[in-house]
Amino acid sequence: MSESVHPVPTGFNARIGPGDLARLRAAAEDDTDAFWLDQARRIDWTAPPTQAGDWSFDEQDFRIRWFADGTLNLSVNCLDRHLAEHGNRTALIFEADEPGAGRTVSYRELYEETCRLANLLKSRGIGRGDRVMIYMPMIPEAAAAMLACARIGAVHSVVFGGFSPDSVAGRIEDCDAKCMITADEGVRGGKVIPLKRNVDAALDKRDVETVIVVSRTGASVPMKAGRDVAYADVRDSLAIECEPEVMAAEDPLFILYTSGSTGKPKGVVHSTGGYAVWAATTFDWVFDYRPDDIFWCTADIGWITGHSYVVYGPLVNGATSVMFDGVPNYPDFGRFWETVDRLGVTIFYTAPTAIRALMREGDGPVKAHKRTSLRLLGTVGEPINPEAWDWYWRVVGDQRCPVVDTWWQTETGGILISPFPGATPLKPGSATQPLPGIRPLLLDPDQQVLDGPASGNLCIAASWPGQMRTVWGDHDRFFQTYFSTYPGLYFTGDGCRRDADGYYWITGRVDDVINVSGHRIGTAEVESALVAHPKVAEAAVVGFPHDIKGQGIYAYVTLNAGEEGGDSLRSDLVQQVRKDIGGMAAPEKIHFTPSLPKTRSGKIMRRILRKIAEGETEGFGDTSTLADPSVVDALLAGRK
Ligand code: 6R9
Repeated sequence: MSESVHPVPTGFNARIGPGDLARLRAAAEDDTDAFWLDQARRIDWTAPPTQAGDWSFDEQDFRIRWFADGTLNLSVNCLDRHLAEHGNRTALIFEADEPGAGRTVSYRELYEETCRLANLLKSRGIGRGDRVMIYMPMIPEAAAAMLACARIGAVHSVVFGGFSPDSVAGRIEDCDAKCMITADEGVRGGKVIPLKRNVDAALDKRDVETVIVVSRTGASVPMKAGRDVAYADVRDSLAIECEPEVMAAEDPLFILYTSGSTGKPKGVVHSTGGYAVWAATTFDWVFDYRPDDIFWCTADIGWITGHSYVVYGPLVNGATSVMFDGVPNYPDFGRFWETVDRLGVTIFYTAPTAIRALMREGDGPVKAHKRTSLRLLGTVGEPINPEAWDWYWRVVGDQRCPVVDTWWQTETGGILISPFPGATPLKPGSATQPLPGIRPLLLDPDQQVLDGPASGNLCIAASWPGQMRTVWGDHDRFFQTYFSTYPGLYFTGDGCRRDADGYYWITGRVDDVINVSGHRIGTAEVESALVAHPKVAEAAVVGFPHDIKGQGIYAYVTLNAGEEGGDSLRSDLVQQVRKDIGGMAAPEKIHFTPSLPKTRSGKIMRRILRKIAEGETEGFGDTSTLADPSVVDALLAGRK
């Protein structure tokens, strides 16, 4: 085999070594329920569960429940239970856009801020089961807002600050939110983001009863009497204690919208108990957490990675978590490493797209900083190419820090396939092996399970505590999307290869989801934004390989009769997508074409569009079912 294998670095003194990992795997096999109940002991329950998983992926008695007779409050697990012994320990290090302009927040301070916000929510009539949207920068109040919802039993739904007002309105409508928590403005890469203005534009379409506005820049923003509350005006009058609601394990904790292959984004619903156990367990296992670690996950809380590994996983474990409100290239390309040195970061977790963007700038900005505090590196969000892995390992980690390539999804709540840094030999580009208790399977399109080394579609055969429970408001869509393709199995939407050592190599999405810089973009969403333009008749969107972003968006557009495509229409269309979805969904390439390759039954042959977008000029396979095979030549002639 030509691929390199990296043993656990000799200096890496892991808590969980190969023997421990083998014992964990054996325990998960031997008595699965006892194993999961054991992991559940990481959580302080008001009533400890006596049952582990109660689930079936079969259509007749489809159900997913974990620890169902347990009760708990997750904010208590993240805050209260740490106070007696380490109330003064730093919970969050807020690292602002401007280097050094942040501050630290102790567990006690975060507890008090959470209680204040919880009391404010309650005073506005928000309680158990109500939905609260959060549209905020990466400031400590954003974590407190999530925890405040958890404290009173409200269901939070965080929307990434990069989404447009139209997207925000769509989500408010879908989950029927009562309240919005936002900030006056955000600041990223030196640029101001008008958060409250975006919220107002969204609320023009779909209003809520209460808007809480946290001050970030102090800008004066319009406030609507009766609806909007300036947090700074009421903060000091709010009590710093708030009785936590006792929640059932299966009560929803949050909704997080994510793109799929069809239709509008889905509201992925996570439970309280199972999610808490999974975030806590995976954080501990994969990041080899120790009490003196400074953990930095660079993800935004608008994504699942921010939920599980900026907020819940670290805080349940009593860790110190960095909340980064900046970007990797501001004020310069050394930002990550300058910050690592200044804060003494020991564990660093980021996305391959960021690594590739930094790698392009050469070793200089990395070498300009010491990075001696680092002991472990991680990646998430998309496949990492071996060159980028090697650079991360060699240049950033000085061949001293294991690199954990962690595969998971919004739907999985936490990591499912990943090395244990102290136990798993690494292969650059492979997420290595499933965590204990996780049962991946590879299947071919004919429903056959593939054994040994093979390539196929990645499914998971058994539930795990962090699995999503439903699609908000559409349980049938949940079943159809994930459990109908391969009956009895959870289908991930990813393709995957397993090698002779049983290592998993994720090859990317096999459905109509494009992964742009680790952001999931549904082709159907971009297409519907494009056809909303009055000049557009039809659109088909595919991904193409992109050096930095992993994938870029390539849009084929046919115009209404008499319309002319050109650069000004191109920028109008990009604008349209920005408005409907957000900047990250903007097509990189727009290819005007008189027609799209369709079968006689009218289905667009995306396979061909993908090949052309990839720059291929031949090898389109069987095109005999095309209604008009000459379309292919026309497309090739008009390629961008
Ligand atoms: C956590 C997160 C999920 C999709 C997933 C897959 C891709 C994530 C990966 C990876 C290869 C990894 N993905 N981690 N592909 N190697 N280590 O990213 O959730 O935003 O829902 O995306 O991302 O395609 O299906 P989400």
